[in-house]
Amino acid sequence: MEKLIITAALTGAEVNREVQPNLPLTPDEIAEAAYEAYKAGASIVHIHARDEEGKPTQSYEVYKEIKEKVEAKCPVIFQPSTGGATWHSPEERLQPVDLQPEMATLSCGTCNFGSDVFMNSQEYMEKFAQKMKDLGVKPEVEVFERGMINNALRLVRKGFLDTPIHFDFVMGVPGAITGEIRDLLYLVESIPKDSTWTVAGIGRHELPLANMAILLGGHVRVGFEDNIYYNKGELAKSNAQLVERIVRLAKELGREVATPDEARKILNIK
Ligand code: KMH
Ligand code: ZN
Repeated sequence: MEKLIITAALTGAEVNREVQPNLPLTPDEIAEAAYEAYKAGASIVHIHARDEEGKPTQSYEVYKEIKEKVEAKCPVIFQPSTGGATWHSPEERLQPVDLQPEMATLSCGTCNFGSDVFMNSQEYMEKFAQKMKDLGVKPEVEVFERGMINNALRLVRKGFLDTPIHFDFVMGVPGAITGEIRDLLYLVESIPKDSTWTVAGIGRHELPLANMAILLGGHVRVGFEDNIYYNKGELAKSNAQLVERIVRLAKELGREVATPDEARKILNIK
């Protein structure tokens, strides 16, 4: 089995300090959280930027500042979000790709997202994928529903997306696929055999799905974007604390943890 790639999703667009007082918001805080997560065992950091008021922003300048600060601290793979918040325009969402990061997310379909709708039309999926291809950015295909795998495969057929695909199954968002283990198995069985995949379980789904991914040969995403708790009713102290637990579980289950360079090889990042 390949070594385990752990992604730390540090901030997200939906969480705030009222529910998680340790949420990193400023570029300095995000860079420090990235460094702590890297030291704990993360090889990728998934980034959402915030403006000076703590509101989600897809500003090129803010992502640039975060990227430079993260890179000054550690060699972790920098993966900005192109999902942003549900109310960001596609043009806003695409801005961080201009930084030519090693990776960026590519959401492959529309779904309900809590009380909002997360819009990803065919036209914009193609635009996002083409831009990533032109700039040599490895997409992480975000899958919130089974049909989104088909959308990604259509992008491959139309020449917008290269194989092997790296998928992120985001499971347990209210309005989209559940975080049940049978749904994870269904998704894993539905992707091309040469793909790689990671799972981001939302809330209470994080830990069981992470364990399944370790056992099945997938990879794991944890962090405040997906889950603010360490245990039921007990807030996590940091993103790094959530990463540390995955490292311990992987060791117990006989799976070694990948360094950023090992993750680059596994994901075919040049
Ligand atoms: N915040 C969600 C609406 C991504 O980062 O690419 C979209 C999201 C996906 O988080
Ligand atoms: Zn995200």
